Amino acid sequence: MRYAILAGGKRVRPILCLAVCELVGGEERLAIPAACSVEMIHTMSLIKDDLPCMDNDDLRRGKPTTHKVFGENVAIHSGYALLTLAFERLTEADVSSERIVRTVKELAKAIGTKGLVAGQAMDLSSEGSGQNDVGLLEKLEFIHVHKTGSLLEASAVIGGGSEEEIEKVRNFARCIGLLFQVVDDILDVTKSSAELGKTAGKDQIAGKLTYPKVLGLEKSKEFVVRLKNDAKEHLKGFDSEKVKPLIVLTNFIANRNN
Ligand code: GRG
Repeated sequence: MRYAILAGGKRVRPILCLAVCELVGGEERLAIPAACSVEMIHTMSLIKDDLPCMDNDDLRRGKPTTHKVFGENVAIHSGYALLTLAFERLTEADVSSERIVRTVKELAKAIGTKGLVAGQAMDLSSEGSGQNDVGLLEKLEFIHVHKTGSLLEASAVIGGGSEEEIEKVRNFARCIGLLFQVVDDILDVTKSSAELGKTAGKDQIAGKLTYPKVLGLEKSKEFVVRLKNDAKEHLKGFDSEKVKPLIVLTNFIANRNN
């Protein structure tokens, strides 16, 4: 568990959670455990994603994957243990039970059949889809909105806020969730393994659906610009100073190199 979570990583999800908490004046007593929980959940999903029965990856965060170092059984157990620890930590937060239950529900929804699991299942079953198959773009969006967007969205909305603020933040997070994955797909074809800390071009080779494959590289890059602008639109109405960390995060996601 320590090997996987302390291997590095950009910490985008916990940063998003804390930045939203600061923006809306949420409860730090919940935001800190929630930020740690989303990173544990994210790391669990990376461990599982790398397994031989899924993407069969040798490298993650620039290091050998958990199953390569410790074996598949330890990798599977550490994933489940991180997942359960994430919820255990949340229940210990010094806030009202109502807030905790709401946060637990949001995260559970983001992981299961309405989130990560749905995206991953569709992703694996779409391997080998032909470029001319109908509904490819819709399928691709489904995969990314669930596989990547759902946890980013949950990370943002558990930061707190009024119903109206949560709605705006949710729309913002939906845009950066998709943005994140379109950029990921572009990096997969434009960067080397050393630059990415993982196997470059693997999704292409595995016959997975990716934005460059469906839209082409240039149109994918145009989509990045559109999503970045849409994301920032949803932040209008918030305090212009307090919103700056989220703008910086959006630019980072759009311009990142790994
Ligand atoms: C077992 C309940 C259960 C769920 C897991 C395996 C799975 C279901 C889902 C896969 C989810 C997955 C790996 C999505 C990819 C998301 C993504 C873009 C990962 C890379 O995120 P970064 O770039 O990674 O933020 P770092 O290393 O920087 O944290």
